[in-house]
Amino acid sequence: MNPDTRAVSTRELPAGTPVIDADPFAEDVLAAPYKLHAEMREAGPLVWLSKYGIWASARHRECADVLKDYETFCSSAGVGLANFKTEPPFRPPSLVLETDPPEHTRARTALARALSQKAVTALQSEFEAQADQLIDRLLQQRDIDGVADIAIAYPLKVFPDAVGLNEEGRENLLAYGNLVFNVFGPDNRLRREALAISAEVGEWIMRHCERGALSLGGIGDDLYQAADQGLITAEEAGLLVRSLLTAGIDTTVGGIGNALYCFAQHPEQWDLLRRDPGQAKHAFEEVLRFEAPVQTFFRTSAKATELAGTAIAENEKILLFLGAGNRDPRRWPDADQFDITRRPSGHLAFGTGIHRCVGQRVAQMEGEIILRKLAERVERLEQTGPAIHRLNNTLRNLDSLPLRLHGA
Ligand code: OVV
Repeated sequence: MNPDTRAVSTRELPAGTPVIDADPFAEDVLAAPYKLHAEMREAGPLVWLSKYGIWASARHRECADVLKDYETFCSSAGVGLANFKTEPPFRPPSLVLETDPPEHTRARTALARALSQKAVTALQSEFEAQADQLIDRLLQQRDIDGVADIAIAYPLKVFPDAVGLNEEGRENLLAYGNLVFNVFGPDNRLRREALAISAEVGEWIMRHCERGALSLGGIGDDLYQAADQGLITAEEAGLLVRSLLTAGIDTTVGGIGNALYCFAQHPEQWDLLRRDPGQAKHAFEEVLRFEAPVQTFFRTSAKATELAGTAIAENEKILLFLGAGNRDPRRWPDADQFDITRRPSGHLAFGTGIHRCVGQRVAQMEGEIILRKLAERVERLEQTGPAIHRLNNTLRNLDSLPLRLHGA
């Protein structure tokens, strides 16, 4: 912990501030986070995490309010626990995740163009063909691992193909995403082990962000074309390809894995989806609400402010529990129920405000296609062994989910 953080942690808190001593990044909490989430949510709209000397919110309203107020709660000091004003970032900051307007706006515009509705629609038939092929194979196999064989296999095929990467070494993409999301957390075992491999994996990633590594006509090439047109520089295009490769794999692996987990655990919900596979898009949003792949992000106060009646000083970290906000009973009735017939819109799994996930349409299309095609062809997802979570300081992801597929 750096000296600044310590000074903050021992300062006098406003009277009545709820203090939480538990560590939300402890491994037993990461494995089963929802009990602590409920405690923090019920303690108040804003709580103080004594272990880290930071603010946190586990409620839907305050999480959304902070995300929308990007001028007060900035991203340029980093969206993990580390404050870039006092600790150098472990890699050159993301041009889009870890910036504020006006710098953010230009990078975001280039990415939004590369990931537009039109660009994503052009990918649909290939994404569908790949899902069909995969499911053909898996129905032959019957006994599968839902994580390795679907949640990893599908995104790791279709998304890097769409970006324009060749097939070699794609396991590095999983390792890199996993490590970046661990580094957002505190100095614990998960973060230290991530940093230990960051030089080697980071070098592989940077080589694959170069223009020469990307096929013509892909999303990566599109960013370099934005550079040709003068919207961004070629160096910036490379860093934005890095953003695609960081944020685009582990997150969708998590979304699809969590979807299989939800439906394996709630067979009556699978029966509902089977009756109307056209509900797959909607059902995937309920999965994202209920088991958000990205559980947390931080912001930093750019000036002294007030939130839910509590004074926050300048340059303080605030940890937003998006996955807990998604289960806030103030926002959804029976929020701890997985129910594909509810209205999950407004969930925070993609964030909200100017930093809302720029690739969300691609993620939604991957989730929709795989769920729709499975619902059309698989009568029952039988879980044949324990679901094992892969602990990560930010992500809620499975490592393993043994399944038997019963063909329709
Ligand atoms: C949303 C997100 C997560 C992680 C990394 C990045 C973005 C990035 O821009 O590198």
